[in-house]
Amino acid sequence: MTVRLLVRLALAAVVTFAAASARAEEKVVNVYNWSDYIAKDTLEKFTRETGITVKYDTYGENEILDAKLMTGKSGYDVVFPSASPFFARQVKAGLYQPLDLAKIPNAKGVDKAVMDSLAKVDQGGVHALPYMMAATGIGYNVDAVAKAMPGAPVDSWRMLFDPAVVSKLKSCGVTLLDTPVEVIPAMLAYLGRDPTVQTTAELDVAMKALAPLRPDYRYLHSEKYRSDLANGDICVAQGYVGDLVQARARAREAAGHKQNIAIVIPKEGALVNIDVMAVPVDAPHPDAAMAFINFILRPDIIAEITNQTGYANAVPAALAYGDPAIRSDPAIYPPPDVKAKLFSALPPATPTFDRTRTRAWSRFRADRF
Ligand code: N2P
Repeated sequence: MTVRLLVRLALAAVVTFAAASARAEEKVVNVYNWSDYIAKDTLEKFTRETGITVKYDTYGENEILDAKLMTGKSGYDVVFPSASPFFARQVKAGLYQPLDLAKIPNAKGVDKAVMDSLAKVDQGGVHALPYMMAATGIGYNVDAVAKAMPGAPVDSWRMLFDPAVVSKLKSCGVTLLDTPVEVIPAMLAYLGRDPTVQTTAELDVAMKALAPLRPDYRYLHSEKYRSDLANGDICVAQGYVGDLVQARARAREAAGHKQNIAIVIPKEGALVNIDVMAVPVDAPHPDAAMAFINFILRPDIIAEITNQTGYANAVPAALAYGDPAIRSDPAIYPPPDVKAKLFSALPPATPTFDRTRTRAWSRFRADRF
């Protein structure tokens, strides 16, 4: 063999090796999900079955994920935005890649009605599959509220928005979610207006009603209320129903079961969200992302997530694995009369309206008007 031939063979080997390693993805998936939104052993099970390591970070509100995605190069492979307005706007901006359904056979088990409602915002493709669904309601401490205001209107948004009620309850701690996308429609529903209308005129109406209440709210936050409600540190919280279910369960498990938490979907109607799983265009590990989504949609796996988080899933076959207490919980699976009053997530607004709403919310948060 000549030297030249040897060199050529060696070069060919290097090129082949490089090509193979570019094809074979690193066995890692970077997941960015809401906090307290998965079962305890889901990630471990996934790694055990697939050999793919999960790097897992959490956030508390859609706006945080949105800011990361807009900056680009988030480094995440799977993220969980709410379908509307967040995912809808993000997919329109080209932030997600189409899902490789050949690698997600469990997608076939997703409820068709939910897929149809996602299709409305999914730009004519499949860039997302549903994860969990829930209404936004109110959690309250039964005894603390009865003490602060006997006969309080516990089935109504008045608990959070009627100045006469809030002034009585503020002593035991009233809190709101930290997002205008949830608070403004709830306020409009309380005022008897159409909660889905997104105009600056309706925004003004809601913000004007909210402004004088600002000092009465203990805080605006989308995660803290879970443990504060469970511990008796606050008495009324606007919250995502599954988080309220978790707070109620923690209170029951605590020594002496001192805090009795109740959950209501207010009679004026409430927003319901579908949170989805999506893969950013620049995801470093798209194959692992597809494998992760497929695993999550397996009926026994997603059922376990529902059982532990208190959020409903969109996989009918998962019901067979459902905890009966969860399956019969009217907060999680509302009865038809309540369901009829839920309004599904807001349509995406114009960028100008979005900016106006964000600015109004920042001023409200800082108590500057
Ligand atoms: C998880 C809250 C997720 C539900 N803690 C909000 N869409």
